[in-house]
Formats: sequence, structure tokens, C-alpha cells
Amino acid sequence: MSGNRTFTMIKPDAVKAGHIGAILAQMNEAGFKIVAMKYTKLSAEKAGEFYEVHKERPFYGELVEFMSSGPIVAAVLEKDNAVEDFRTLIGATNPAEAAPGTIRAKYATSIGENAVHGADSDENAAREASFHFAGTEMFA
Ligand code: 3AN
Repeated sequence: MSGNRTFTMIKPDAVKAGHIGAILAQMNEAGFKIVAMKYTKLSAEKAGEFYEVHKERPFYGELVEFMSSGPIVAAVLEKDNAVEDFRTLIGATNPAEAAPGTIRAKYATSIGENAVHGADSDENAAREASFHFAGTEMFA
């Protein structure tokens, strides 16, 4: 995967609050094209595996519990400079610090329940995309 793709999830809090449509529209309006998408639910085991890199962090248990608490939307998005531009679009991890108009400023409720995930590097975007999607489920 080159530098023009990123991976995202609309998290259980935003799904539960009915924000799937508004969040996808904001991604599209910002120039991101959907390459792959699914509405699914992570088991605790799968969520634990996805967030393996955070295993030693104090919030790991809480994060795994939250991410497996309800359905999510997983997607691969395409745009020039996708990873960095998408991080700008979603805003800071803590919604209190997220720039006005960003997805987290609008829809996140706390640092833990922060509405969306965005991959933080091209390498992680590729890893996370293949965690959720087979090659035959991605459409350039
Ligand atoms: P980001 O999602 O902005 O890349 P990371 O990678 O630091 O942020 O954290 C991954 C996820 O872990 C966040 N999206 C959030 O749900 C959760 N998280 C991060 N920091 C905390 C915290 N202090 N307390 C609870 N959950 C947290």
C-alpha cells in the first residue's frame, strides 16, 4: 500500500449515537474515497489483537472493552497524503483538544470514546487494512 491510503473505524460510541452517515459524509467532503467498508463487531479477542501495540498502556483493558462493546464501521480510504490529512480531519485524540469542526470535536465524548480511529502511519494503515479486509474486498 502506498502513501495514499489510510484505515479508519467509526467507533461504537459514534455508531450508537447515530453519526455513521454524518461522519462518512464529512470524510467524502474532505476528498476521501472509500476503497473498502464493512459494518461489523469486534470480539474482545479481535479488539485486543488490533490494539496489541497499546498492550502496556494503562487504558488497554478499557479500550478493548469499549471497542468490542458494539458495532463499528471499518473502512479503507484513499486520498493523496491520506494518513496525515485524515489525522487532521479527525482532530486530536482528546476531543477537548480537537480543533473546531474536526470529527472528534463534533462527535467524540471523551479521550477513550472518541468517535473515530485513524491510522497513524502508512505502515500501520496497511497492517490495519489487511487485519479487516481481504485483498478481494478492496476496490481501487
Ligand atoms: P489516536 O487514536 O489518536 O491515534 P492513540 O493511538 O494514542 O490515539 O490511542 C489509541 C486509542 O486509545 C484512542 N483512540 C483512544 O480510544 C484510546 N485512548 C488513548 N488515550 C487514552 C486514555 N488516556 N484513556 C482512555 N483511552 C485512551
